[in-house]
Amino acid sequence: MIQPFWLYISYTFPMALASPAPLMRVNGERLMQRLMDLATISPIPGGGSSRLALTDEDAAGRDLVVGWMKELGLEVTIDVVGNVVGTWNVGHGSPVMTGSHIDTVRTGGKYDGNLGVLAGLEVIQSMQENNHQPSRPIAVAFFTNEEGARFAPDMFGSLVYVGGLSVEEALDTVTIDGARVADELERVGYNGSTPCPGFAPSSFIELHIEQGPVLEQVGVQIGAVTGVQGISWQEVTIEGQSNHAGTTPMSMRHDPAFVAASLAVFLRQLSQRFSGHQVCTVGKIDLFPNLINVVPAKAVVTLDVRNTDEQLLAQAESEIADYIKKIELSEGVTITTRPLARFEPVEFDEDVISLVESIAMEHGHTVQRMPSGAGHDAQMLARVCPSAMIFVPSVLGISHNPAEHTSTQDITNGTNILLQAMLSLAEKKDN
Ligand code: HGY
Ligand code: MN
Ligand code: MN
Repeated sequence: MIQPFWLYISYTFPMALASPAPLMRVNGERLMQRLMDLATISPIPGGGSSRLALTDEDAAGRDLVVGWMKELGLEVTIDVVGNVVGTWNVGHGSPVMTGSHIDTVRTGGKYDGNLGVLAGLEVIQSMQENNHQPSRPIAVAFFTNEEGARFAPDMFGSLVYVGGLSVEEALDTVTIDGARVADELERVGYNGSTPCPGFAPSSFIELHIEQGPVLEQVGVQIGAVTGVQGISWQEVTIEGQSNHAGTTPMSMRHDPAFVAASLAVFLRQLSQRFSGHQVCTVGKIDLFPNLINVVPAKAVVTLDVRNTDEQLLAQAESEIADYIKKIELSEGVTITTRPLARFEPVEFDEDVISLVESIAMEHGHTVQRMPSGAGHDAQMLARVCPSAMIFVPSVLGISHNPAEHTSTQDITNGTNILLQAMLSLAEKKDN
């Protein structure tokens, strides 16, 4: 029976015009607003924030983000070292997880870590607003003390989360201001009950600012991060003899300040000799009694040494140890060292890296593979599930500095890629 013409048109017309469903997009302005709101917690001159881990400022930031998680209807868990995971319990199977950290260094910017957590919330909100239910639960985490600035090691919470540091050892850790982590967790109300190690996600992907100059210098919009370089942190205590600055002949001095300065020069020269990815930093020097007319009694120095190559990193550590022995003798001081963090280089999952790359290209962005100079929680999650990261450019390569900046457009680009990557990972079946 031939259909009347109008019925034919009414049936086929929409189909003929129906283009594929428009690509789901995030709301970049809303994300920027949340980033600005979080940045107002413990603001510092220059536009950044100072929220050292497990301080009252950190707790205030945590409370704000937990509130946003609850507004989105996420199930919020707090574990025994204060890691917070918000889970949108849809679908089935183990969740796809994203996230990062919201603790900052003392001269923190608006975006380091915060972007990865708030972009995760934006991804969930965009899915909800598009009435899209992924096949897997979606989780957004912020991990305790990623910075490692108030107490070591860095990536502290995610390391415990994946079982790389025992809960007991973590809780007994002492901060640079002499507090015990367990007491600080209780004091700020984030001594949760969820056990560690936590559940292993089906995959983990983290959006982060590059914090370096590479993407901006080469004019590339997205970094498909291949892994994280090796990190070696140690504290060096140099004990000499306090003496009078005016009466003590130079030949009679045992001066820890001189040894500390010599160490900083040695590290700079070592990084120049090794070149390549070798970086060395003396970030903290404490002198005692720290007075103008006293040859110090003691100096405590931190060494941050990193390289993408494990052999070269080990060689750098050995040359530093030899130098310390030599100067201890020549200056007549006593030097003790204490390891604070040691992580070998980490390679991310090839499939997830390629996913980031292909989505970036589908979105018409320039993209390049690159290692991360900074440590990230993703390097710990990589121990338990396929993990990778998305980088967006840092203006002038500046970070750990209140002037840290990334444009709204770059942030929106990166978050749209995070959205599509999580949509894709959520449809992946278990192996
Ligand atoms: O030290 C780092 O690389 C990171 O900022 N925690
Ligand atoms: Mn970070
Ligand atoms: Mn950082």
